[in-house]
Amino acid sequence: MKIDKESLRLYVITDRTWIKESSLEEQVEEALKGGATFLQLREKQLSDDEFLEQAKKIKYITDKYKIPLVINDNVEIAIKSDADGVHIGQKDMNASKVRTLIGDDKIIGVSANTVETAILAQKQGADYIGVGAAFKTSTKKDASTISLETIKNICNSVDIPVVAIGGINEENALNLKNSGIDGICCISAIFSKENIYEAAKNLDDLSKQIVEN
Ligand code: TZP
Ligand code: MG
Repeated sequence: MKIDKESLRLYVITDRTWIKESSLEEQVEEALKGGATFLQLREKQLSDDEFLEQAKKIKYITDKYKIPLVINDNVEIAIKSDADGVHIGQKDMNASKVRTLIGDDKIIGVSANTVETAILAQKQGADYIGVGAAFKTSTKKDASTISLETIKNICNSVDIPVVAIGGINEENALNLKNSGIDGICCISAIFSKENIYEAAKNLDDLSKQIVEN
């Protein structure tokens, strides 16, 4: 099986907003040491050449820790960097088209915030769904919050694993217990922190409590 749902338990997405003296690679390594189980490289500003270079560097680290790496939005970079897959949103290319380009062995993740779009993504060949925003977030300006009820309904409507995203932090994560999700997905709760290793470790513990039953 190309995706094992346990690998989605603590899903971390990169963000260079908080890079100071350390590099993105160093920050990612801290998150993986702390317990991140899955990584998405998300770049909104880099040129294609820079994105590919960055993807190759991050792939080297995720391989070292045996953690799956997916690339946000960009199928070509995912293929060229030999990442494990790609994550797409509702405004990107649809999953069936991505599947024809990327092949059967790679992971496709799709963002969905309704039951209908989640079911459609599954039909089109998605391997997992990202649902949110679970809580208020300032990381993605156009993300609107969905209810816990909708998150539960999405989990009940698809057979593929579901991760929740958006505003998840150490204070609110446990509210997602018993919602049916297979993992939590975090950006600022990890990368905005002075001690990334510690932040990942705390969220690793919480994620175990959330997905345990
Ligand atoms: N998609 C929905 S919310 C979000 C994305 C990429 C941002 C999540 O960031 P944070 O900092 O964990 O709220
Ligand atoms: Mg996108």
